[in-house]
Amino acid sequence: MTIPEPAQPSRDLTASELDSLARDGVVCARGLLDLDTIETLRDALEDAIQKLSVLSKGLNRDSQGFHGDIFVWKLHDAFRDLALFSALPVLAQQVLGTPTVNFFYEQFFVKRAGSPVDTPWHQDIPFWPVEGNQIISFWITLDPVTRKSSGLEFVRGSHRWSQRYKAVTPGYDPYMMDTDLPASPNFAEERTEHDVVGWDMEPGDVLLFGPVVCHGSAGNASNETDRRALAFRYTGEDVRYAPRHATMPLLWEHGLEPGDRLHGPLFPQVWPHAIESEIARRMEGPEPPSQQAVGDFMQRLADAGFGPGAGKKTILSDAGSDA
Ligand SMILES: O=C(O)CCC(=O)C(=O)O
Repeated sequence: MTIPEPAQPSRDLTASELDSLARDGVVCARGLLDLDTIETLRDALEDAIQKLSVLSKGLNRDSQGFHGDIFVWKLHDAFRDLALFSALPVLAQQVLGTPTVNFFYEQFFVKRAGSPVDTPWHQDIPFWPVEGNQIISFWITLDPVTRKSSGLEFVRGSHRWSQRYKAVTPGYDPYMMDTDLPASPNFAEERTEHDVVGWDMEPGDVLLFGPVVCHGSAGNASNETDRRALAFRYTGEDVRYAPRHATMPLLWEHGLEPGDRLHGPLFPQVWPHAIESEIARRMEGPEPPSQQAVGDFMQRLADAGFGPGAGKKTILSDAGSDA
């Protein structure tokens, strides 16, 4: 099997962008991705929305114009190729500076024009069954975005806080919400006390941010423009598998023990190059999760109040979810 080398970016991240990211926890890199990549993502995303995975259950609020899904790369080849072989691995290495970089996962957040669905303020690390700091997210918009059309906002400098907040998704899915943690303040309502930043963005501009910085977004108040965004996330060598109560489900075999560095078929190395043994199965074709894993996940959803026959828990009815 010939494994493609990661593509070279149309430009490198600048020293000033990397300094801003280290100082503020987030940076908006203008014109980082070429428009061919954006066009490929548009087609791939609309296709993925037509074929949502089992993992989208609980993440979607279709009737309110919100669609989300995760680990789409396991099923859709365009997502796979972007995750593993595009310029993103090279850019991730420029941020992380580690000898190797692994792909963590990707996620999309689509708010159609007029969707009232907000993304509650949160940090990402409490969602994830991992620990470590060397995690970088690339938030890519496929549409022009302003604060009005659900531009993502951040509390500048909050990546230095030791406080951790309960992870809350736009679907308010309780199956990955660690209720031992306190709820995040709504920082959009505390602009005078906190340094809340956001950017008007064009397709090709990319937000880079780390795992702890607080962020959230309002609904899409534009009546004309969809807000289609994707986050691709990569890890460096300090990131370890750390399964915990109520975190993002992993439906594919990964073979990791607690404390292991992320690697293998679910979190493959992508820089300096992919490794055949890790991606061979995926290169043969789409790789759905096993029936057993799907069954266990559906049970987890039902236990949390989702799905056929399950009584919806208060937090869902309060949030108006149609999951
Ligand atoms: O796009 C959004 O509204 C949320 C994005 C987000 O929370 C993330 O990528 O971590």
